[in-house]
Order: sequence, then structure tokens, then C-alpha cells
Amino acid sequence: MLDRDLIEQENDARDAAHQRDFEYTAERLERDGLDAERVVAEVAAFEVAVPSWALGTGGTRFGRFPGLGEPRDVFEKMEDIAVIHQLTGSTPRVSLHIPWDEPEDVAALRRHAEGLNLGFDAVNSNTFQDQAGQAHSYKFGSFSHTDAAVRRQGVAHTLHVIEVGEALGSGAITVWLADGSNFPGQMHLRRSYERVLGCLEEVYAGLPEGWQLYTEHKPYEPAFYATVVQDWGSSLMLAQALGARARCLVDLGHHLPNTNIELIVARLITAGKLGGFHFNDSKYGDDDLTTGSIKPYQLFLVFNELVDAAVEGAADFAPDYMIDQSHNLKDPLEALLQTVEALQRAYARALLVDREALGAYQEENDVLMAERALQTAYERDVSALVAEARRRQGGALDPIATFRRSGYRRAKVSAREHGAYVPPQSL
Ligand SMILES: [Mn+2]
Repeated sequence: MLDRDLIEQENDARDAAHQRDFEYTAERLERDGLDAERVVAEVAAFEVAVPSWALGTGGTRFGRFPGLGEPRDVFEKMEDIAVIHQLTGSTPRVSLHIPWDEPEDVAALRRHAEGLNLGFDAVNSNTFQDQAGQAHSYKFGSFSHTDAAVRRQGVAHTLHVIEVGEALGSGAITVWLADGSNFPGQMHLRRSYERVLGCLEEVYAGLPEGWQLYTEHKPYEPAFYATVVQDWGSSLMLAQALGARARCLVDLGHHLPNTNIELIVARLITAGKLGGFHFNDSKYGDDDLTTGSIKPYQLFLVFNELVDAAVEGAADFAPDYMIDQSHNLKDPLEALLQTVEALQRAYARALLVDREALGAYQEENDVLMAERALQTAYERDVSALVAEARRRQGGALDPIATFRRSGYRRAKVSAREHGAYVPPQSL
């Protein structure tokens, strides 16, 4: 982990300028009746989980260009996440993927996490790849497979993932299925869905006390004609059929171009079925780019719905925030620091929406002023607010500059010289 003194020194060097920026921001907000301290406190309380698979360089089907000093196993991935948490104060949990992160000694992994001041978020199952020694292939599906033996194998794996998660102190499982077909006629559209529901019912029945099940939809890839859980409608039907502890997970990259994602978020909130998020960004498809890098206004509008629901005390509203990205070109650790900052900024701006005024404009059908209420919040400079929130959490005013100054990656290049870790392609 990083030396605490280094973070302090880096913060001290920026302190005078930061104080001036913060005071100006607070004064500017006060003039509009907004409270900077409230935003700082809310952003400081914001938490997002980091997926274990985002710490190594990702790849595409065409190739992968790994960087040096990347983590070789789940223990080293946890060390990198601990550094992100040190610098941001916002990533206290890791989301594991089984079997990629299958620990030989679960208790040892839990002790390792506790030593790093980390916990475990939702665990993820994998029935989209065949593993060595596996009896049946998922080539033609897992939970939707026509052969009951394949379905039983998929359910048994998912229940095993839950068991591992329970031993680690996790409280949720995310199920994303690659099941689907490439050609019309290949798969019976209704029966394949019914088989998926049947398997999920078995998984749901095996949920430990207090656990949640998240169903994650995705429109296409690897199934290019029809994916069984392809949209939020299918995901909502599953969650509603399963019961109160099943909810929908929204991966921002799992929508067709131009989809209004904030509207989907609003619908799922109304249904009491918004389970959580996989944050990332995309231009064309499931690109898994850095959150907020392509459509920052959309990210703000999503957070606007979340803040609105929280303010109104929407029922069954407690979404779980996770990142799901593939870093093919950037240093993964730096990209994740950038991601946390993008989330904090979007959240801070959403907190600065004048909701009373917005509600009045909506009632009066004052289109321009209603739109401007959102744009005004989006255009505010929240840099000093999120920096202050990070510092109050023990983090860095400038996480990326502090990370670069620390020499952490250089140190890991020699320490992790004999790397064997091959991260997966993007999900
Ligand atoms: Mn995802």
C-alpha cells in the first residue's frame, strides 16, 4: 500500500490552492441557496465496488497488450484495490468473479482483505465459458440449455459461487448469462426463457439469509441474434417472478445506441427492482470504456434519478454500485482512479439540482426552465467539492498525480516480474 506520509505531503503541497477553490465554490453555491458542506458529506459517503477483473489490462478478440507490474492473482488484485481505496476513500469492497478468482483458501483471502481494510461486494458466476474438467459444455447455453444435465451443472456452479461469497462475507450474487442464439430458428424463444427462470428459481431458493440476487441484461454478444435476458423488460420479469430479494442490475454499456438509460433506471425504481449498477461508458456497444468518458451528461442524468429517488424516499431503493470496465490502453489502476472521480463528480452535480424549482417548472410545463435547472447543476464546477470529500475520507486531493508520484507501479514491475496472470476479455 502507499505510504500515508506521501498522501499527506501531496495534499499539503496543494492545500493553499485547494482552500481558495473550495471557499470560492462554497460561496458561489451559497449565493444560489445551495450548501457545499452537504454535498461534501454525501460524496464522502459514496461507495463503489471495484471488480477484480479490471485490475489487469483487458483485451479484445483481436489481441491484448499487457502492461508491466500487473497483479498476478486475486491477492495482488486486492492490493491494487486497497491503493485505490487509500487514494479515493470510496472503494472499500471488491467484486469477485468465480472461477477466475477462485481462492484455494477462502479464509486466507478473507484475512488478506481484512488486513487491507477491504470487504467483498456482489460475487459473479461464470456459465459463459467451459472450465477444465467440466462435464458438460456451455457452447449452446447454460441455464437455457435444452439438456437438463447442463442446466443442473450451471445451477450447481452458481450455488458454489454463493457459498464462496458467503464465506467471504459478500451479500449478493450477480448473474449474467451469455445464453442465446445466433440464428433465427436455433432456439425456442419462449421455452429458453422459461428454462432460465426455472434455473434462477433454484438459485434463488438457495440464497442465504439476507442475500440479494441481481439479474443483468445485455442486448447482444456473444449471442448475435437473440439473447435470452436481452433487455430490462426480460430482467424485470425474472426479478418479479423470483421474489423480493431479486432485483435488476443495470450495466451502462448493455444497451443499444441511443437508449434512454435514465428512463430505465426510473422505471426500475418505480417497480422497486433497481438492484445496482455496473458503471462504464460506451460509444457503440458494450465497449467497457472509462465511466463518463463518452457520455458524461447521461451519467449525470442517471445520478439525477438516483438522487431524486433518495430524496423522495422511494420504496426498496438501496442500489449497489459497482464498476465494470476493461482497460485496454490505460494503466488499469489509473483508469479506476479516474472512474471514481467521474462518479463523484456526477453524484455531486446531481446533488446540486434545485429539486424544488425543477418540480415547480415541471408542474407549470415551463420546458426551458426545467431543462435549465438540470443544465445549471451539470455545468457547475464541483472539482473542489469532490477533492474535499476525498481528503476527509483520508484520500488524496489529486489521486492520479499522487499515484504517479508514489512510484507504486514501478515498484510492482520488479516485484511482479514473473507474471502469469491473464485477465479475461471484457464482459
Ligand atoms: Mn456488467
